[in-house]
Amino acid sequence: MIKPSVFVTRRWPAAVEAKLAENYNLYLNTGDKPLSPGEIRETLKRYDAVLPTVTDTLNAEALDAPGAQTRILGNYGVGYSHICAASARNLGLTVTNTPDVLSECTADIAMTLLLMVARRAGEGERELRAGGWTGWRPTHLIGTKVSGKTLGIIGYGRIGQEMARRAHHGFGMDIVVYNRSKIAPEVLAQCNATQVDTIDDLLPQSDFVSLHCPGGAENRHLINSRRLDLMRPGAFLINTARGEVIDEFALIQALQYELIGGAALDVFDGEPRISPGLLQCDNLVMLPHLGSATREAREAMGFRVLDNLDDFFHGRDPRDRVI
Ligand code: 8YV
Repeated sequence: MIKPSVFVTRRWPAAVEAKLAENYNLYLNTGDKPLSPGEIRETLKRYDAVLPTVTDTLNAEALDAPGAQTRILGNYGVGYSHICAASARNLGLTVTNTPDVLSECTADIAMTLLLMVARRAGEGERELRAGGWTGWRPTHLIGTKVSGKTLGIIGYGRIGQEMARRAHHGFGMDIVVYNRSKIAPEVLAQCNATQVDTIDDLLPQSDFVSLHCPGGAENRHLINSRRLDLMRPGAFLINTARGEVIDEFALIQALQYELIGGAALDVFDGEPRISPGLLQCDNLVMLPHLGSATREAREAMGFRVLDNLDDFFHGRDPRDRVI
């Protein structure tokens, strides 16, 4: 049997690229630069499978490729809001993602951000590196205690639940969750979590709010100025989900006027472009989308895409089919 042709849009861990090359006719984007919608369209005409990442905009323009040779998009990552679902369906594409394997590492980054912003770690490091540290004093960079506080989690899927485990069992935090569908009582019981009916119920009860919902049009600006106003003064907002979930202009205002205690972001609207106003906010921690950036998670994500491809090309329904 002729091996199917597979185009990988960014460089992947070497071990996964090597395994892909064994099973498929592999084509790599050796320059590792994000492709334009036009270039994506070209790949769809030429390869049986395309393996994109969050840096590829697979919008209606990029997916306007009638008669495309591609039959499957094996997305490298759990979030797939960069893929226009209607256009993918129109082209008859199967789309898969990589859940589970990055949940722990992404929750670790959310917890890292939570601790950093509460304990002013970013401010401290900036001060020290700038040569501005004059020495210990009782009133220096006083932060907020984390242990025993209430964490509100928006989106109680796999990553949200991992975050709850860390916060509840590691830091004795009380967990309040909002989720579109009802969470099974035994799942809530694992972290003694309480599910509330609306985001507006969750915000005023939480000392920390962590976002773990999908991105995309339906959740765009879920956190807007009205909802930032519902947060407790002094509360902290953490985002490891997708940048568009927060109205960044409203967040900049809330941080500048100290309506909330601070925020910590791993994802940005239109990343890697950063809204200039964010850079002016001292009570903000920012990381460059590191949620799944461990050797273990990135290799496991790649092998999970491989499993999905193998299923697809052997006529089985891929386990992580989302479209
Ligand atoms: C990935 C992520 O690295 O999986 C996701 O949804 O946000 C990241 O951790 C990225 O999406 C790669 O495509």
